[in-house]
Amino acid sequence: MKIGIVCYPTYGGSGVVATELGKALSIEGHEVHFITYSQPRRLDFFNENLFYHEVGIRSYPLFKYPPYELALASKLVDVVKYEQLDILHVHYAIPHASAAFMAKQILAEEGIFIPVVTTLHGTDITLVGKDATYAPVVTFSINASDGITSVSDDLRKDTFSHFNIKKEIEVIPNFIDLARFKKQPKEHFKTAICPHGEKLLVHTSNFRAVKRVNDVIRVFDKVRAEIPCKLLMVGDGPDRPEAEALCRELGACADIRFLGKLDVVEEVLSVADLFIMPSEKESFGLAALEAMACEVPVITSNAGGIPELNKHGYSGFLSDVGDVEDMVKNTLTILKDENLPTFKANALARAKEFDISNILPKYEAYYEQVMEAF
Ligand code: GMT
Repeated sequence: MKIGIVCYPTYGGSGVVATELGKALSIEGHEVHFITYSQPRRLDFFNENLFYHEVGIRSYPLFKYPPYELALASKLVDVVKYEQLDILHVHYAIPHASAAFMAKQILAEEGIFIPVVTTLHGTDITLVGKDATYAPVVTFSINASDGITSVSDDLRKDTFSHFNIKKEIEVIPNFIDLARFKKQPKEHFKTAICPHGEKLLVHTSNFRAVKRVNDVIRVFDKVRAEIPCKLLMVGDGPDRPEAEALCRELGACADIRFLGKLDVVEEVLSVADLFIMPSEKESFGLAALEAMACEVPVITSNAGGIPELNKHGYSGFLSDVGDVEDMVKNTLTILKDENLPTFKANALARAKEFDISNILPKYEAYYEQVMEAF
């Protein structure tokens, strides 16, 4: 197949999923064309089946907001026509699904017909999409897609409850490349961070309100009162200053390090004993899956699609959103020396169920189904 993939190229789960999917499809022999405004971060290897088309944005003094959606639609028309694509797969509804719709209409005028698959990732539905600012266009463009997938059953249900969707939504969960995300021998790093054999907790996110980073700090502060431990905060975003202020207020700065954005998060996860994700909402929780693949058990909230990934008492524990005390109790259970090896093994076993080799055929089969029905 010749597949066009549209995504956000920077940090963020939807771009990661789109890029890793494209890479895997290209290895399977499909021709994959990425169409976006800059080189996707994870598009870091060469393959004769991989192509990248940059969407150039023309600015003009009249434009307070340069119209990216129009530039993307125009680029889609060009790439579909000249590369003779069979299918377009857009990740994150806003504005990719509506840009694809517009491109499809323009191409149809020229007698070129292409099916569009839209993958819903989470905040495009639960936070941004349902806002009245975008809702009519999001509803229309999801319904105008020839195929719709969501990364969890919870997100599928949310989509039906927030929008008047008239088509079926196929659930295809997030996946992990276990060849990349695996426990690596980085013991020197662990010794540097935890010189006295302390347990190491890790959180990674974009530090947005939905991630509840202050809960991470509060849980850690109570855990460190019970056992020697350290915390690494990976990532950056609007709530980082508040989290840093809380560390100072609690007198916990000596035990917590903010590492900022890291490309090699798997190296940090390789030495972690526990991952914490207390999110308010999470359509799937790819960051937790990345941790589990590196043999790290996870403490999570039970929000959104997280229960479809984390199994309570097996790969970690789930608590109600904001229930810091329960998260502390569960963290202490996992970190007990007699429990930790089992939780680590279980985390990996659960992650293996989401190995890309299990999920890639689902996308391929779905593309075939959509193209046949088109
Ligand atoms: O987590 C974020 O805020 C980034 C966001 C994105 O769109 O890049 O992630 C969403 O998509 C990921 C990949 O499908 C999911 O694993 C995340 O759970 C989801 N985030 C939320 O629902 C908050």
